[in-house]
Amino acid sequence: MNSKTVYISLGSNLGDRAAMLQRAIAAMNSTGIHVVRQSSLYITEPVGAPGQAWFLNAAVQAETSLLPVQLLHTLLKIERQLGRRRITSHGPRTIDLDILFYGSSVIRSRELEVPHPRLTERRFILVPLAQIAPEFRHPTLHQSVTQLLAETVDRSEVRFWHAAAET
Ligand code: PH2
Ligand code: MG
Ligand code: MG
Repeated sequence: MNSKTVYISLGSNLGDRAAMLQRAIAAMNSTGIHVVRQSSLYITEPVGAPGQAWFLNAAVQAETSLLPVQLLHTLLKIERQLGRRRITSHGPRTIDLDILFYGSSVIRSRELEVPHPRLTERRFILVPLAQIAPEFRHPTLHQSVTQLLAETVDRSEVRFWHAAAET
């Protein structure tokens, strides 16, 4: 009822990264964030966090009737349940769940900024997002995700991740 289409970025660079992403998706599905599309998993070079482990990143499309701040609080709660401790603001994390788009809403509050303010500078967000929502248009930049990816200045590495390659 009155549900919105939202896009969420998932990232992990600590612990069993693939399991963390899967557990986060399961937790979203049981808390009113109904995941309808899921990207592949990507192994990504850390951006703005030198010396850290590489991340696994993914993006999902979900339907939710939660309001933006309710959605934010639900995601933060899932992060805590999955063992995230915020010691330093850019430290390694078991799980990071960021709201990328909330329908075509534009929210600029102290607590929450949507669209995600740094998504145009992050291939680890744009590559998974382009896989599931290539035509989605950024509500203020008026460009599709495919166009944003083609024009980003970020050159960091983002590759498909295969579980077998890491055992
Ligand atoms: N998240 C950050 C900072 N840097 N780099 C990669 N590759 N993936 C991330 O999810 C990531 C990052 C802050 O949230
Ligand atoms: Mg983040
Ligand atoms: Mg975050």
